[in-house]
Amino acid sequence: MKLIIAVVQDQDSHHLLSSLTEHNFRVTKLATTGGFLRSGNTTFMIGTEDIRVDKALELIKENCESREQMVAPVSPMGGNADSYVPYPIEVEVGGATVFVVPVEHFHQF
Ligand code: 2BA
Repeated sequence: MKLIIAVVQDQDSHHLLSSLTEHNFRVTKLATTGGFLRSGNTTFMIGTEDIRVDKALELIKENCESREQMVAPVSPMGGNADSYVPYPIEVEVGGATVFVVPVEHFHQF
């Protein structure tokens, strides 16, 4: 068994959730925050049999697109000057950042 952890953009989360559940994947959806942009994103936890991992990855690819996003300058006042960016920059976010990890035990009590 594997646990797929997929960080996706909020805009893609509705379609991805529908698609995964239509294909009988069991999914937990978490509201998360990206460390760099400090804006909301969505993380899916999908526990599935090894044989179904490729299908889940295919659905994630189909439903998540990459987008350009502007990062506004963040004042270093009261914060860490190391992360100060003095001018807006454009970053490409997503489609999805995916980790596939082995599950040692799976229990439902
Ligand atoms: P954020 O950390 O908010 O990052 C958003 C986007 O900003 C990233 O898109 C990347 O294009 C850019 N970025 C991140 N850190 C950067 C840096 N130090 N310098 C310049 N640009 C930087 P993605 O790579 O597609 O990541 C989207 C979201 O996926 C991330 O949101 C984070 O929540 C998650 N993520 C990405 N890589 C991760 C990792 N190795 N571990 C945990 N979460 C990760």
